[in-house]
Amino acid sequence: MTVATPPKDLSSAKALQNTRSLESYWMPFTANRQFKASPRLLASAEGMHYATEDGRKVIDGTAGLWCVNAGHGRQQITQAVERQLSTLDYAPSFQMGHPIAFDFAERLAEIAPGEGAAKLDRIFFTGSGSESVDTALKIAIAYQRAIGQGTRTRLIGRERGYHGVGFGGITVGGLVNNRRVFPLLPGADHLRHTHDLERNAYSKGQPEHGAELADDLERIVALHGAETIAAVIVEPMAGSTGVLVPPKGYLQRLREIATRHGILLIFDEVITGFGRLGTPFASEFFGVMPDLMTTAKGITNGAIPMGAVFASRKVPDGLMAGPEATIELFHGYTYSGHPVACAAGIATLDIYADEGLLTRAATLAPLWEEALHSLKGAPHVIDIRTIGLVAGIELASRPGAVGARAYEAFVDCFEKGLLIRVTGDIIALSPPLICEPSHIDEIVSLLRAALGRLA
Ligand code: PXG
Ligand code: PLP
Repeated sequence: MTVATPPKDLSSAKALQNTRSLESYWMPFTANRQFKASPRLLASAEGMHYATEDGRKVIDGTAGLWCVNAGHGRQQITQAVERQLSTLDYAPSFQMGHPIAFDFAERLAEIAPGEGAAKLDRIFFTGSGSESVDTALKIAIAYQRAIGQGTRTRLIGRERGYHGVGFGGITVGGLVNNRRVFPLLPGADHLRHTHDLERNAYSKGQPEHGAELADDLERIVALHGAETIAAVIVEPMAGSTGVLVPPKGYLQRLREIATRHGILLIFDEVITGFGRLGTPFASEFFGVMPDLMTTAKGITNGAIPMGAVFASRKVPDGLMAGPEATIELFHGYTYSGHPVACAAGIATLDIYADEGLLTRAATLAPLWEEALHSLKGAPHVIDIRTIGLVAGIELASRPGAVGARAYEAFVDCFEKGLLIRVTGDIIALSPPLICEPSHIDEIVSLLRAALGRLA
């Protein structure tokens, strides 16, 4: 007989948690003192569920942080990682190569969005979403210079955008708390965000109103001159700032204006990439192709850190105009194309293909939409928006305490066995794409109960 898991002696597990020191680990994006006074630790995970140290099951309503698309504990990924670690643990990628990075890039190119020369099938590896964003912004500026457009150095983002935490990413990002303390890259500007509760509350899929907000790019061009602008970056659907779905026609209009003015369009698909909306990439869902696409998270099912920038061929081709011995892009990371991450990535793509996960959200979306919108009328709810396997539930803020209500819902849900994400007073849900209808019911009923308890 084999014992797969250690026996769950609840009292000793509890004791372990109580005696462990939490002092040294400086946690990211966390109120460290508050957390350590009342910690929430996840000790293991399998399928749709986490387990806490004391053996309590918590259903994963957020695919970790939007990354565990194929669910937890996938043995195929574990085995691929083990095999790769014992074959080639690490190899340099500057002026050197190793086979699996090329193999993984080919696999990604196969599923890359776009057709013909516009296909985004040139892959630059990074270690995270933030690195992908800073990489894409640098590629855009370098490309413009290489094609004789060296005055184009300005980067345009959007209010309420999240593009990670590098200096480039916070410059184009639109979250004041992430920006206000830090100096930013010069010359950047922002489109207005598209969130419009008055006109679009309780939208299912893309909201009706707001395509004209894309004309902000025209305004910015008129203000700064197109010849100063390298690229505009947006999340096709803004995830981490509260699930802001683009209005019908908005992305088409943005594409059209960017093209007219020689501005590269970058879609940040760190969240939307790898099936979140029911197509492999959001560009396919919305029918709009960018010039560059940033990805991370679902690229390895969250198992090993990795990111990738997908570029249409014109971008590297433009950069490779010099003599053959010239390095066309002075950029790269120690861990670009890390062999273990590539192994995890290939195994992840195999699972996505075998289980149809890159389009599964499209099958689940009608059920998901109906289940989530049934929360309309629950206490404090002022909007519900759904797209693919994503939902945003916006709560009325308490006067003078923005975010307090959603945070309490988050803590309460966790204690009752549901992991959600909150930003301000918006609850975001994005379960693993392996989710079954019964899981959707469980998530919604736990959330409904939590909303009912909320002051
Ligand atoms: N771009 C987008 C669109 C993202 O959502 C990043 C870049 C940065 O990726 P890294 O791997 O550097 O974190 C992200 C990350 C949340 C949440 O609560 C969202 C993210 C990260 C952590 C929390 O919604 N998105
Ligand atoms: N800092 C120092 C001193 C380094 O030598 C390097 C890489 O060689 C870096 C930072 C960048 O690290 P990474 O390539 O992992 O982003």
